[in-house]
Amino acid sequence: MDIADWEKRYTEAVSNVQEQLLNVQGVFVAYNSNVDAMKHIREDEIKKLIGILGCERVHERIALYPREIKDPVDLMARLIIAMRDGKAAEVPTYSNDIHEWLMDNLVFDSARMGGQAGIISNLLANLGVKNVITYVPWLSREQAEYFADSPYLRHPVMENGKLVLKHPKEAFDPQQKPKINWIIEFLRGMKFSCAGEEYEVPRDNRLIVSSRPDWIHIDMAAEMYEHLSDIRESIDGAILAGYQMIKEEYQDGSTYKDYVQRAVNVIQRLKGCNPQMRIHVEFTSIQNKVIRKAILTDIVKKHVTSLGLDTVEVANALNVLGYEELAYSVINKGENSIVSLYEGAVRLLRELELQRVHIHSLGYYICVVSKDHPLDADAHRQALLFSSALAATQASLGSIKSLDDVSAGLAVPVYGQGHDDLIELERYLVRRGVCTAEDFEDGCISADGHDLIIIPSKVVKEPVATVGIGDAISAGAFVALLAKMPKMNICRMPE
Ligand code: 8BR
Ligand code: GLC
Repeated sequence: MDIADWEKRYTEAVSNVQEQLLNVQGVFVAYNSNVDAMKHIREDEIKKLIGILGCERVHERIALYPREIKDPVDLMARLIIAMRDGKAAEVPTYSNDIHEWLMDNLVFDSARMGGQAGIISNLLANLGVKNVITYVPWLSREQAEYFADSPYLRHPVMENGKLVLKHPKEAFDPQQKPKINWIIEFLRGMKFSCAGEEYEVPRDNRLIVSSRPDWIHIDMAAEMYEHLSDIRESIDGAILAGYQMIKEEYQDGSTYKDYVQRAVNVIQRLKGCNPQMRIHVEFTSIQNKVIRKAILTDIVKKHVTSLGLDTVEVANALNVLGYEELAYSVINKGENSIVSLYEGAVRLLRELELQRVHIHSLGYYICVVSKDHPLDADAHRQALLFSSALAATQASLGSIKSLDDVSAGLAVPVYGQGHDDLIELERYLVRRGVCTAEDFEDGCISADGHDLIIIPSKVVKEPVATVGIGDAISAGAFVALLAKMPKMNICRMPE
């Protein structure tokens, strides 16, 4: 299909999904909301920070690839790595010192809603999805201010032994402190040098410095957990994120295994007797490989139906699942990387017993769907097209305030390079007899054991910011599918 035909498909898909969104009864979204301190860094600021810390120290630390930020040199090393590769990364820090150092030496431009669950909750409420039940284990007064003023958005609270839903601004814990992450955004083409090496940033992206104070627990009070079944009938699905905050060990002697078990219990409680309940997990950059593996094999596998990830996250997931070569090939930027991405998606679908794996990359999205998914490939393609229009809206406007804003994204042209990048995958699949060139061009392929849906995406030339676009893509596609799902509540048996 040429780009003009894709543009037509985009218009049809967006208009269909816009009409159908009201079919969604409700969505539960947990766990991570935080405040994002946004900083668009400039070349002169990079030079200044390297100057303060010393080139040689930073250079040596780059080689050590710190997986935790313990001091400003770790921070600069990870920032330079992210800028060198043009890749997004999220690195934890466990003390407040880095925040203070950044406040003294950099200062942020603006603060906004952060955290996958926070971003997704606001997005869904702003799109007009009824009944968005957001849950943050650490809901502070300051955090509550960042939630959209929407009657559709509510947070569970326990009152006199009953679960009631209130807007986050009426549900916060006044004793709770806010969690503040730093988002350092950088632009393609930025140049700097360090210890004799010259760097030029290949792609707009960002480094996230994720604060992890001791009071961060991916958890739910026992009383609320007991009453979770009260909301089950008012939701069609759940979007869960933030598991990256689980730690291997806690001061009270508990371990990640306890938190993984609790996370699984919440999913089971949400599903209850309704196996049709859709559960999407939005993956992210997880530095700790033990936690990364546990999330995939113990939370996602068997319990979750849908997984969303970017290309680096696909490589990271494959890596801990024992597919090191495939992981390497996904990120090595060679011509075959799109083929490896597809093969990786199939491995994830099978190994983690999922119904859907949605990979978003700059220029195209790849989605593999199991044959037992209740919706056909055309519905999945529409969901992807809608999500790409949302991404382009988010990239152009910085945030999405209403469903009508999507017209801004729809006006962004399909990315020619992304369309061209798909040719390698087409050749591979045609050569192997998986599909014909015509099937591929259409974006819906029936392969052995799964369906494959591919679209070229819309890419904004000068995005306002890149953080949160992945969340908009995954949540947008997931909710579009919920809107298309046949409604049946297995829990209500006929009289
Ligand atoms: P993560 O937040 O999960 O890394 O996802 C970011 C996604 O944002 C990428 O996969 C890409 O599809 C999308 N994106 C980026 Br980065 N820049 C964009 C742009 N300028 N226009 C549209 N989408 C973009
Ligand atoms: C992660 C980060 C958060 C950011 C979000 C964007 O959840 O912790 O700071 O807003 O990703 O996707």
